[in-house]
Amino acid sequence: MNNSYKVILIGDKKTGKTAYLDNIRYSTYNNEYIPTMGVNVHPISLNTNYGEYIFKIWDTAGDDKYGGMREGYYIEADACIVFYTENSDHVKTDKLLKKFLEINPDAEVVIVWSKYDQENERNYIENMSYTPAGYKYIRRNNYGCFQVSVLSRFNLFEPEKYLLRKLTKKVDLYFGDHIMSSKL
Ligand SMILES: Nc1nc2c(ncn2[C@@H]2O[C@H](COP(=O)(O)OP(=O)(O)OP(=O)(O)O)[C@@H](O)[C@H]2O)c(=O)[nH]1
Ligand SMILES: [Mg+2]
Repeated sequence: MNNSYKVILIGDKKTGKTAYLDNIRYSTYNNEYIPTMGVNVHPISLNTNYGEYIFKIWDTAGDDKYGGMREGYYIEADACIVFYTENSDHVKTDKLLKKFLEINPDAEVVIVWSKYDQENERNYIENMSYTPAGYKYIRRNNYGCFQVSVLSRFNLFEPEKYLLRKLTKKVDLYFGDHIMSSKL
């Protein structure tokens, strides 16, 4: 059984990709912004009712200055989590996703609107959701889509669960206790 998947975090700078991964791994939250240089790779363990799965998470740099090999990191990925915030560069992020899908046409995609603890972020999505066009826009082609907060841990594991259900084709997969292990 293949129980290991390569998952890329994509998004503009300061959208919370590294904060998200750190919180999953260590339950920590750091207010300070330290830009990612190139990429950092960390495996995480997901404990489910179907046993253990591993996501090898590739946390890429959003800042073009530190992009490193960029598309080189996307090769042979199984899935990506695409991070947006109200003020991030959506056009640029859409282009990154397009590039990702050119390289991995069959990969699974999930959209994250991060920093849900902030009122402006919540209002932004709520206003967008009023119109069908706005709704389509925030969901980007009907991919899975979640509002997430690292700070309050709101919906933290929903993107993982969504992706894992798609990748394993097990619609009733759920997480047990001790979802993550940072032992890896
Ligand atoms: N309020 C709030 N702030 C957050 C949240 N997640 C991240 N941040 C803050 O957003 C800033 C950027 O977070 P990072 O995780 O470093 O952003 P990044 O997407 O990895 O940035 P790059 O590595 O440059 O691509 C930091 O100051 C974090 O503390 C959140 O859920 N809520
Ligand atoms: Mg980062």
